Amino acid sequence: MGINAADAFIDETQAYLVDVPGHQKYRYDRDTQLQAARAVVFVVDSAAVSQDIRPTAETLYDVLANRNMQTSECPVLVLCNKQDDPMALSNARIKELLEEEIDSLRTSRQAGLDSLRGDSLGAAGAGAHGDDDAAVEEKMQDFLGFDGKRFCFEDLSQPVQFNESSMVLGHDAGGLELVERWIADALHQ
Ligand SMILES: Nc1nc2c(ncn2[C@@H]2O[C@H](COP(=O)(O)OP(=O)(O)OP(=O)(O)O)[C@@H](O)[C@H]2O)c(=O)[nH]1
Ligand SMILES: [Mg+2]
Repeated sequence: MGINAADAFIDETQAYLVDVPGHQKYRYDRDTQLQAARAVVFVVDSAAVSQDIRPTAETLYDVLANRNMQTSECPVLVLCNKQDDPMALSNARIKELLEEEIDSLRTSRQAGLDSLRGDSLGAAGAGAHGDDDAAVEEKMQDFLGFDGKRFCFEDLSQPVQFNESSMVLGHDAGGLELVERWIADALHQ
């Protein structure tokens, strides 16, 4: 496990590809790479995603809430891989599960924010506040979608597309052609 990076030509478009592992210990590296990302392919194990839904949704949440991702409206392709596995869920089902889980994560992150905001207001009354206010402001920008409305990917400012793939079925049958076209299109935007 580690970060791999390489220059590549995709559909005659020059790209610099960076592969970052999904493990939480790479969270800092992932955030650093996202600062300069023009397009993100988020690969999901379709056979394991239902049991790994919480960490998968947390990682995707962090990707979508990343400051550069939001300000540059960086497109995301959620690639539902291992479709050859009999346990694999469809991309439509994975999208539903992730929307449900991000919705519940958003509620718990919001509750944390409310208590932080309460602390900040208390501190303001006591006269010391600047840093707390900035922290609350920053956290508020982490909110995904619309307050009071169930989370769905279509409400985000950046486009999020879901597709299926299988690396063992080979390049064309496995869906890699589509991934390449998606990357090339994203870099031409
Ligand atoms: N059946 C099946 N196995 C796959 C497929 N793609 C990858 N694998 C296998 O899944 C395992 C993990 O693949 P990796 O490419 O290391 O996964 P990764 O996403 O880089 O994992 P991290 O870097 O740990 O986040 C390997 O044993 C692969 O051979 C697929 O489409 N179908
Ligand atoms: Mg890897």
